[in-house]
Amino acid sequence: MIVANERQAASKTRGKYVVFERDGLKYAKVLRNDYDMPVKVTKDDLTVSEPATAEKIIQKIEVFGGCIVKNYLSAEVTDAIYADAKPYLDQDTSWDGTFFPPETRRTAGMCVKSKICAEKFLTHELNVAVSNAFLGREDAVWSGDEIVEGYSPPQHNCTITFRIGPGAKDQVLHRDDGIHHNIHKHRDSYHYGDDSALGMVLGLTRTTRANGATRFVPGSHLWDHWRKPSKDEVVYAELDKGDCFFMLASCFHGGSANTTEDEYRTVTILFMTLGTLRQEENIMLGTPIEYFKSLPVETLKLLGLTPSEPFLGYIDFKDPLALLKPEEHAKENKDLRGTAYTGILVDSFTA
Ligand SMILES: O=C(O)CCC(=O)C(=O)O
Ligand SMILES: [Fe+2]
Repeated sequence: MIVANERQAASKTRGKYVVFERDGLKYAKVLRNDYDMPVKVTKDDLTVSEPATAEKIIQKIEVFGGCIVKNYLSAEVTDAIYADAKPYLDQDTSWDGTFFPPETRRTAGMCVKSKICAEKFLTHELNVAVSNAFLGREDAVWSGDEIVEGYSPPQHNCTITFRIGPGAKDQVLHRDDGIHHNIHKHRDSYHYGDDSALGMVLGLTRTTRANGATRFVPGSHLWDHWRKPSKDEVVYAELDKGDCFFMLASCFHGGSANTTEDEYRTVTILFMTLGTLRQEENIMLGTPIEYFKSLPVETLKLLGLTPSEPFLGYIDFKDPLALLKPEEHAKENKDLRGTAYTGILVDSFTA
């Protein structure tokens, strides 16, 4: 029976908190959940040795949920990305709400506002490799007499530049995969398939504890949904210009207070998500198609302009690349459905 006013949507959190109002304020009660003590992790623990490889980064992320990569992009590239963001940051005003302090400026849509951001940051080989590891999905399903195997590649979710000005207070600690209703159960070790997004924080300036470096709760990717982080569990992911901090969207994190007199902390944060999910920002609407035609095939695929097999993301039942890059597409010409095998029922694989 459906109770009046109760939403009919499925929920994994219903019944786990109790809401009430007092003096015009809304409260939610949840059970305290402090089943294990924080392990002290340092910035050095999070940093991979140079030269960074996808394997080294993946291994750190499995353990800590995050990983710092030194010298990820050159000063020339980071300066160019900053130059593309600056006019938008300068025009931005204080956020209407409490999620960002009034001193923070933002600009979204960086992969269409800055071609170099799309070509060098989004298309970085380590983004491709690490995102595929955590967010690529490959599954097979019966379709008639065939077993059809489909690969769903990771895709762009959003790319935003954040500049935190002097006087800003801490941003609250939060998990970015709340947007995907990703409800976590406690894990003793990393479980592939749990995550819906992966972030990369690129330092466009030096970021320090004093000027607002992203603070991060190591290991929180393994936490139960209701465990609340405390202040002493955070590590400041301090970066030099051009360094990059990889972080699963299941980790608690936030921008930090800027206690300096005159330093501006600027980062560009790129998020990738599952190829089967809606993208956080809609960069297609309002961007001339010529812009997309001017990008390399690999960048277009990372933007999500390629099918997730089977059948997601077509245009007139064709791969979007057939429209944007007809010649290069003709060389690949893959079926939207995936790879089909004739299915054979057996009683044992060894027979
Ligand atoms: O500015 C930062 O370091 C983090 C920003 C952030 O986490 C967010 O806006 O979701
Ligand atoms: Fe965030």
